[in-house]
Parts: sequence; C-alpha cells; structure tokens
Amino acid sequence: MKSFHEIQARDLNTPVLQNEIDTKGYVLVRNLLPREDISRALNAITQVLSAAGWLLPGYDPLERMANPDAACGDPDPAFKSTYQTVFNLESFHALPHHPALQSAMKVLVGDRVLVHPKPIGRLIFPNCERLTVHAHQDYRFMGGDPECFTAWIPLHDCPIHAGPLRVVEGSHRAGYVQHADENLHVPEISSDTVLEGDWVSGQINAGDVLIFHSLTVHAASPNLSDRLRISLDCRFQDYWRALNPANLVFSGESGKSWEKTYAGWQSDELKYYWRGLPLAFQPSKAEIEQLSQTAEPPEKRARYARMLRQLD
Ligand SMILES: O=C(O)CCC(=O)C(=O)O
Repeated sequence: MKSFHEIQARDLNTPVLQNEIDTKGYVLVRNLLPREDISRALNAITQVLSAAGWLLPGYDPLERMANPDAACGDPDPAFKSTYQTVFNLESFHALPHHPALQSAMKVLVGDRVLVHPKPIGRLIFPNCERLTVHAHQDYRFMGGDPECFTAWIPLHDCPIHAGPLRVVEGSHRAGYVQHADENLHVPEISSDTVLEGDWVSGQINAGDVLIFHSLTVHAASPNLSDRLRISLDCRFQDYWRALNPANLVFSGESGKSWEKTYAGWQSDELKYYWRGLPLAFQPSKAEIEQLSQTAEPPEKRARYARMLRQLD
C-alpha cells in the first residue's frame, strides 16, 4: 500500500495545510502534540483498562498487553461499561482542545472553531476481525455540513501491524458515497464499491495527528499485534456552519449525560463550552420536535424526544 505523505509540525503553515487537505483529503502532521500530553491521556485510560481486566497482569499497563479472554468491542455490554468510564475521563476530553491542534484546525475551518464535544475513544483488541472499522466517510455519521474535519490521534506509537487508520487519497473530491447498512451494526462502504484514489497508510506515532475531511473515505487496518490499539478521534468545524445536534447530546437509551460525564472532573473549563455559541442546528429544534412525533419507527421518535430534552 502507498505510504502517507507527511508534514512535520514545524513545517506546517496555512498554504501547506490547505493544499494537503484540498488535494489529498488528509494531512499527516508529525509531532504536532507533545508526547507528555498524549501520555497523560494514555496513562488514565490504561488504568481503567487494567482495572477492567482487559490487560495481562505482570506488565506495565502502558504496554497495553491485551488479555485475549477479555476481548470485546462495541456493542458488547462489557465493552460499553468500560468505555463509559474512559469517556468520562477529563484528560480524554482535554486532548481535542490542545492549543496546537486548535491552531491547525483554525487554518482549515477559520477562527470560529467548534470542537465537537463527543470524541470517540478506540480501544481495539488485537486479532479480532469483527472490531476492525471498515471503509466509511465520517459525514455519514456526523451529518451537518461536510466542511467538517476529523483528527485521528493515536495515544502510542502505532506501527502498521497495530492497526492505524488508512485513507483513500483524494476521495473527498468524489463526494458522498453510498453506505450499506442492512444487517450491519455500523454502516460501511461496500468492498465492491469502486473508489477513486489509492489507499494510503503507514506508521502513526504518539504526537502525530492524521487530519482528514468528512468526505474522505477511511478505514482501520487490522490490529495484528498482541496489544490493544488505543486512539482518539474528534471532529471540528466552523460553528456558523450547519451542525447536527446529535453530536452534542446522548440520544441513545443508555442514560448517559453530560452531568454524569463531568462528575469526577477537577476543572469546569471544558464543561458545556459549546452552549454559549450561536450554533446552526440541522435539523432545527422545531424539526426535531416534529420528528419526535412523526418519525418511524417509534424507536426513532423516542430518540428524537431524548435529543430534544437535552437541547433545552
Ligand atoms: O480508529 C478506528 O479504528 C476508526 C476511526 C475512524 O473511523 C474515524 O476516526 O473516523
């Protein structure tokens, strides 16, 4: 597979960043984030995973040696409860707000940067094909305005055999691609779909950030190592552009809430930071209210009703 084209953070400037994203749909920035800041998040996460029995005893949790008997992934209930503990960590939420990442994002979205408040932690057990994320475009999941960008941040050095992300170079230019969803837990682009552009991949290290457009097709490589692959992905956009409010709330049935997320936090700085911004919801609150009464099937109505309650 073709290797990523990479840029050192020290060589990053506005034309370079814009040109990489415009032409390739991604930019791999080496050494954008200080390793100590990455380690802080990894340390907190691996403590949680160790307590959950996901890591082999006798090793430093930072080594991430996987306990194969604990292997699980979304939507397994065992996965969800541990994931929730990881999601609630303050250091996990702090990373997307890192000033170095914000500066890079300002170049792409302008000064009105909205960091979507729900980053996703990927806690990927090795040698579990069913846990490998298949080809998709984030726009399928985020909705709103396609001028939205993802930052994929490994929390440790991630060689190819540990399953880093790979992308189809230039695929954002072909627009939205149909995703199959029948009988699938997560919709994906069928492997029969002909995509324009080459798959590109390579080792991504702690401190590096892979940034890509919401229409760039990407997938994870399989984790063929003996360790968990741990990364975080988060999304950024101009807050005057359309935003799907689903990205701000917990509309599933799990009872998650921002209050529960924040319960153990030391600082208030990053709590509800988006609430004062003039956001352009799509669908609007009035449309969500309507959908909470008319959408089919009834589970969808319930989902919209939960969304509406949290937007009040
Ligand atoms: O890290 C992964 O396994 C998948 C990440 C992904 O699909 C994304 O960042 O959008």
